[in-house]
Amino acid sequence: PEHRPKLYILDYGAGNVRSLANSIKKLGYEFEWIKDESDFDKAEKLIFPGVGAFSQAMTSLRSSGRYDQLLRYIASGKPYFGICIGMQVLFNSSAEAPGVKGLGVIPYHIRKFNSEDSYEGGKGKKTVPHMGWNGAWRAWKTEEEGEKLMLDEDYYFVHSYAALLDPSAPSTSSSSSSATTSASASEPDSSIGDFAYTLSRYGSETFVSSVKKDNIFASQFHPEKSGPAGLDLLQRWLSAPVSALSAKTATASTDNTRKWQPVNPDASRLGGTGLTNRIVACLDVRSNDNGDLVVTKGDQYDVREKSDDKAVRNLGKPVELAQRYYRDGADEVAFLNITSFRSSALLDQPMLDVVRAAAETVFVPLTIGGGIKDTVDPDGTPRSALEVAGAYFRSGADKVSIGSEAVIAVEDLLAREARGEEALTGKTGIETISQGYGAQAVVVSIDPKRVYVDTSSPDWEATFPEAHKPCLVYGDKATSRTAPQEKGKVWWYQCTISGGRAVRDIDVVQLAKGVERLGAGEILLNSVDRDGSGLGFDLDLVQLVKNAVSIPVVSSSGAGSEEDFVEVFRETGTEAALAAGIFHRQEVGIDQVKARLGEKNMAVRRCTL
Ligand code: 1PR
Repeated sequence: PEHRPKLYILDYGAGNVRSLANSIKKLGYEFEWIKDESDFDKAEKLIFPGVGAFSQAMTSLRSSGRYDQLLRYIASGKPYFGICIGMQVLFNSSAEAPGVKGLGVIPYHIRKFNSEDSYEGGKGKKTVPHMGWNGAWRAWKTEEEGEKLMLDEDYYFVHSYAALLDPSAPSTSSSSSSATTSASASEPDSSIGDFAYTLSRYGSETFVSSVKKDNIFASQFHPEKSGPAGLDLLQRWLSAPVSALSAKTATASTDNTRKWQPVNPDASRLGGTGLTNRIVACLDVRSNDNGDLVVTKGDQYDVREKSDDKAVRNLGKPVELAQRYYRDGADEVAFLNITSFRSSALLDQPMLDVVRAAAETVFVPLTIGGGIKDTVDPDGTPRSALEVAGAYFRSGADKVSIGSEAVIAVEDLLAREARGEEALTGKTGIETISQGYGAQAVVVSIDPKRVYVDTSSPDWEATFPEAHKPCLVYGDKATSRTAPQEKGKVWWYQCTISGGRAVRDIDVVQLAKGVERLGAGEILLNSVDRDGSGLGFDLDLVQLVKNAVSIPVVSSSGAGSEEDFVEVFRETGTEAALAAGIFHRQEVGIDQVKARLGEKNMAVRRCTL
């Protein structure tokens, strides 16, 4: 049998590395975790899937003694594969942690994306973190194409800091650039130029999305979350002989044919932010009357059949459906445990099993929602929202989604503020999870309901609550978004909890702004009125929320056709669109949605593998 280099993974315990382990297993490889120093000697290949923040990563590497061990491993010339923070630690330093020293293997500095950036074809604001699927093109064009690690595919990114290329930035390299003899004018300093393998663009900013030199390969994106393209990259690196990964790569001084490519050679990808329009498949999960976990789907949140038995509608098995959507090209899969408010999520072993099983075969981001809040087990043990979320992350979730609890948290926040107290306590689930796992891991799911205002009295505006005025929509100022029958009407959007069962005195604008302040990284925007209706997304609602926040918005509820997706992306600039019913009933496939968007020249994740 062929000799397989002994593969090790360095996990410093900061978050979910299960997905990487799953993808390696899926590709048929085995690995060991680095447990002590001698493992660095035994390792013939090493992967460092860094998660979390730069300073935490460096602090933990230093305090565990891994800093020097890792440097020695890299200096030994054995293959290294860094992912995300596992790439950034190679650099001198990062703006995320001033004064904290990186490994210094790459003499360059990591900086933060500029959210004020304007870009060609820009619609709305550029959200930071850079989260979603983006392309990556080869930094150097050579006549002689050697072994490729990466093809021209889209990959999944989630980060706020990057190795940004900026010609005006002072170079952190002290070495004079001797490698620029054959370089074009825009070629960067050799400090980063020698390492740059692929480049990517976010808005008007270009950054190094992967590095490759000698025994080092590292990606800013997450191959383990990048679908078939990511698995293909991992497979290429895992199957390559150690000698091929340690070999010197061509440098400018030895390869006179190579040319720096500062812009994407794919002209069709020049507009917009660079990110693709994300399509999310959502599975509402609950126990049916026999106690089996099923995917269900309601109309306006009513999931029971209209027939006499009023059984819970059963549309399939959660893991099987998730796998189907992955194959069809879903950019993300969300599971919402819709009856979780009835019990403790941590005791919900079947739901954790669903997440675990899905994460073994679905290599795109997974969001899990339902019951993420402080709870008390029946035996009296208190469980924090952070603990509950942690259990989901360890099972393979990338994001958790918080519903009812977010409404309560913002109500409390507004009440404290009204009393002149400190608004943020640092104690809510949104805050603790955001601090522990990063804002990108915290989604808030909103379930708003339209409330039509009685405008028959001439002074209705004077008596309408001041607090909700920013949430008012005037049908008269009808845009293409508003249905003709709604002209003349005025409405606002009231928040609900417990799956639409109870309304609260807080509107969707207050909620969206509030959760952003608490540290949520994304909003999943449902609509109780449109849910299951097939009438299209509520564009007025999406626009209202998009204008209120600068975090990404996932538009949900009401999708009935491919055209509805085109419309919501085009009209509102929403980052993602989610559907459930049409996918479950196989009326419209995710591939069809993407094909339609592609026809309209709207960026979608290409997946040519
Ligand atoms: O409150 O933190 O425990 O979370 C509960 C979660 O469960 C919330 O995210 C809430 O939205 C969801 N939920 C609760 N009850 C229901 C229900 O349907 N009875 N799901 C429910 C509703 C709507 C979407 C649906 C879209 C798209 N969420 O899940 O997928 O409306 O549907 P469509 O494309 O068929 O129109 P907590």
